[in-house]
Amino acid sequence: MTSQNKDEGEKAMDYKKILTIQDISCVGQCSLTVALPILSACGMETCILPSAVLSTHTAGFSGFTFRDLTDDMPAIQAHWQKEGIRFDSIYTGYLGSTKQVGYVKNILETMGEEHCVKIVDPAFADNGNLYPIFNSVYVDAMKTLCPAADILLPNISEACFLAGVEYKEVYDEDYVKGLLAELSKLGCSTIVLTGVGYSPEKTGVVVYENGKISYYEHRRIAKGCHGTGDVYASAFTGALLGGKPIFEAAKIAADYTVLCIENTQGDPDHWYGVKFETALPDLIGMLHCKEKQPPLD
Ligand code: PXL
Repeated sequence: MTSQNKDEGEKAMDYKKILTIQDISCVGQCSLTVALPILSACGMETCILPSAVLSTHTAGFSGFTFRDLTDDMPAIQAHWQKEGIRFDSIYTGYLGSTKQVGYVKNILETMGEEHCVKIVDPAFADNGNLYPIFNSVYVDAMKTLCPAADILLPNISEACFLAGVEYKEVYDEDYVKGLLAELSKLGCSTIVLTGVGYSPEKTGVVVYENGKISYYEHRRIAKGCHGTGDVYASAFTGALLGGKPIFEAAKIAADYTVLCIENTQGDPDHWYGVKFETALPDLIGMLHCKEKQPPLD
């Protein structure tokens, strides 16, 4: 193989086909309108399965429309199966109904290539509260999706609901360890837990891999910015599928999300999401930055 052929082979291996399943909120910078551009910027072919179509997201807008696409899912999946379509990764987010969770579980179990990386962002709660359309029946259904995931990507609120642990605003490392131990009992060996902060001006991400815990702490700029969970999950998925190890992908996604929040600060009209688009070149830069190697003797 010539070195040029080898380079081309490596490039082809890096080009991944991802399926992401989440809603289209027409306005509000979340879900698919965030995942598509971020994954594309990471160099991934991105296929979508919209779970629902909403006029806006549900966090702060009132009177939003909601079209549930649950009943379209089996026919879409059947067509893909007939065409022999398979994915290198499947990443799920905000879903449209409890019934849909069962369909999505089947897609996770049957539509991936053998090496498929399955990432589940529970995407149903924040600040200790469920998002408006969800209830405990949905949470119970989401528990059944956890064993189908290679990586579960909850925030603290979602982790508490799933694990049946009391939500706390202030906590210590033992609380987080206990939370992860309970959550892993649902059948997920790798968990990326976001929004973990042990002091008011800091937050961070905990990566749990088969009982081993690593923590990346960074600045907390503002509390509870809308859409940052989807920005984080999309950047994490793009970095991971681009070949970064899990902890490195978790750090890149955190640094990118901080930049997006910084970009948006000082613009009170932009309360509904973050300006992630203008920070995409920084994300691309982080993805192409090789870890510094020690000099050879
Ligand atoms: O960012 C999570 C999210 C996604 N989709 C919809 C939402 C929310 C958060 O509230 O309402 C429709």
